[in-house]
Amino acid sequence: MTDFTGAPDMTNRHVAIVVSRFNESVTMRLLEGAIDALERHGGARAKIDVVWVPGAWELPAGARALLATERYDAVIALGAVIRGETPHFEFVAGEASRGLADAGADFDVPIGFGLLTTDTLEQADARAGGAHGNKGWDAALAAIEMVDLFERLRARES
Ligand code: INI
Repeated sequence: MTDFTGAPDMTNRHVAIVVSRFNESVTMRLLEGAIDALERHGGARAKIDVVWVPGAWELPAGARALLATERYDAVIALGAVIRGETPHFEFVAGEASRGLADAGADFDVPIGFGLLTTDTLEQADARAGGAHGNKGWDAALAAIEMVDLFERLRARES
């Protein structure tokens, strides 16, 4: 039996973060968390590109545009869809999630999923550096762990 686990290591990695402006008070903190995670794991700011899109709906298109450049080892997607009063919620949250999963599968590049889907702003705040941690940090860490895991699996194949 052989065990494979990726090590989150940003050394010599180039990563893009696509982040939504909608609910910016929340997404800004997700972004800070993601950058902090990357820097704490050896990432240099010069190797991190940040791309803003209007809302969570646009995250998959932003991610696909970044992946098409073939410049990135991983993409981290950050956003906050808050149910509130809007009937938009189900469509935006569902399509953004599905679109990001499809983009990762189509390009075979890890996508960190840092899209909050909550009922209230308070719940989103709690997950953007509050009582429930920072989902941006988690998404960044997961993405770079997967980059390393893919590399180990490919090395094993050859
Ligand atoms: N976008 C979000 O990122 N979060 C939301 O909560 C949200 N709501 O509630 O509507 C939202 N809508 C905007 C959407 O993502 C698009 O930017 C917009 O429809 C333009 O295409």
